[in-house]
Amino acid sequence: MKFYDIFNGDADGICALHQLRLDTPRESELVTGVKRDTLLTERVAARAGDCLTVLDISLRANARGVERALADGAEVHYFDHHFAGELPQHPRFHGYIDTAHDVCTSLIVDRHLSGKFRLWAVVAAFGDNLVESAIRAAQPLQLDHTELARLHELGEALNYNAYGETVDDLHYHPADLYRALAPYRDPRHFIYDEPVFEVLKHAGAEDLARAEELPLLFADEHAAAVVLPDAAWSRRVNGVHGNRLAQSAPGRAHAVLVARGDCYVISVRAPRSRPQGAEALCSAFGGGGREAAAGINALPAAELDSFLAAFRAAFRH
Ligand SMILES: [Mn+2]
Repeated sequence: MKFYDIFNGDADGICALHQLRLDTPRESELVTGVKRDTLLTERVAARAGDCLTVLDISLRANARGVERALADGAEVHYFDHHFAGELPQHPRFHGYIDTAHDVCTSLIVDRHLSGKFRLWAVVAAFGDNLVESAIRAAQPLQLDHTELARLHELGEALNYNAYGETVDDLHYHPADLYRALAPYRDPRHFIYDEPVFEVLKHAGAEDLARAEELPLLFADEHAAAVVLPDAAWSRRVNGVHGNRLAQSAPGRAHAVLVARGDCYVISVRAPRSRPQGAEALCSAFGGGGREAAAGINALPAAELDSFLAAFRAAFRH
């Protein structure tokens, strides 16, 4: 019989697992990856009697992997806050799913453990950008402002580490990051005793400074675009950089392009003041997403000019 701990490599996934293993320590195989690696259950070939704990990845995306594990005789404990679709009706499936907008997986685990390792749930909620939920969860702990600010920074730093195309782009493999914090019941001790927090904080600031140094490809009151080079730091920072640009000019649409061989990986954010049109634009170039934010996985360089023209036209008013 074997245990598998399968978790999103971001702050929420790591802190969810950490709380569970502080409560129930066990030798397990860790299955994780970058934030966008959400099909993790498909990597596991479970056998009868095995036990899978799955954290912070959508059940809808993993329906096939879970179904297979159950059919092979394994037990599945599933904690998550993303859209789930239909839950498997199976005696060996145990679902802890809550898709409320102010809940993250670590808060679901915190509820399951009656708040036993609340500090780590607070870190995770900050990491998932659920600032109000984090502050609410921290209330009974009576932390001072400085402590709360440090936990906020730690959440952001752990979360930042998960951004990249593959784990090679990351500063720490998420499994190593989990192992580094596994001995700590209190994140404040982790912050002071391990170099990890400082390393990630500085690396994130450095990546962002590099991105901010790049000139915009063009910018007017309606739209702006920037191209990041084909480099690991670009793949780590493009999301944060895009958010910063959007915050700095709420009336403007933004396109962040990351060069990748002879293609571009593109993310488009509609103006915050009028969050529409990103999906239609990107789907015309083989991409997809939501009205407010969408993307294209691989735009051939030859189509760059027509994309940029369409981008400007889409947000001209
Ligand atoms: Mn999450």
